[in-house]
Amino acid sequence: MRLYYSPGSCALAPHIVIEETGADYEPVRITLAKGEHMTDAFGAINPRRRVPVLELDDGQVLTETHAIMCYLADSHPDAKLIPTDPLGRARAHEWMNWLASTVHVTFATFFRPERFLGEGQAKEPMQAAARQRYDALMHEIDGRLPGEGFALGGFSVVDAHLTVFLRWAARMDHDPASYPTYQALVRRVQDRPAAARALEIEELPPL
Ligand SMILES: N[C@@H](CCC(=O)N[C@@H](CS)C(=O)NCC(=O)O)C(=O)O
Repeated sequence: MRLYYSPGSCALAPHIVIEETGADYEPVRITLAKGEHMTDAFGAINPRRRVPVLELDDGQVLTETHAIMCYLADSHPDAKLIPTDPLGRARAHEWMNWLASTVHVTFATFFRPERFLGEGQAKEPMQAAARQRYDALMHEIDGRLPGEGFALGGFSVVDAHLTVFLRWAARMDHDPASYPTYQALVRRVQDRPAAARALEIEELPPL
């Protein structure tokens, strides 16, 4: 398998998960800041020009953080990365769907406002609103997380996904320490050898 990632992007979540599985894979760096997602070669792999992308050994391509993490967890059941009981699984999807559709999109309205605005519309009001909304979402997460363990009890794909969004706090001019329960959970994730390896490969310091 190949995992296409950009350092510190949402691809960090499946990067942590693939390391947790112990699977053989090749990490392929596509640095968004250098425009490497705009090459013809990457466009042929993912015409949406987004990371993460998981390329399977038979050449099939899977996109979307949530889907990639579920695939990795389900194809490595011994790693126990997603609950198997119906309610536990639904809770995992509940978290990841909300993170992708609400928290990630709030970040995108700050960093890619032009994608959400009509021609000539000012981006600053939308960015200011996104910054405030991000802070409210971080507080909401902080209030929902347990003081020990992980989001669903034991470590799961949800914790890998959560790790990404707190790491973006500084880019939104917010201090991760303002969300102490969330920060403590991310630190527990980062203390795991799999996350430490993913951070090392992406050349990122722990939060
Ligand atoms: N819904 C997708 C979003 C993927 C996405 O937007 N990835 C960002 C990095 S965090 C990206 O590739 N951005 C490139 C761009 O927006 O041009 C997912 O959850 O995987």
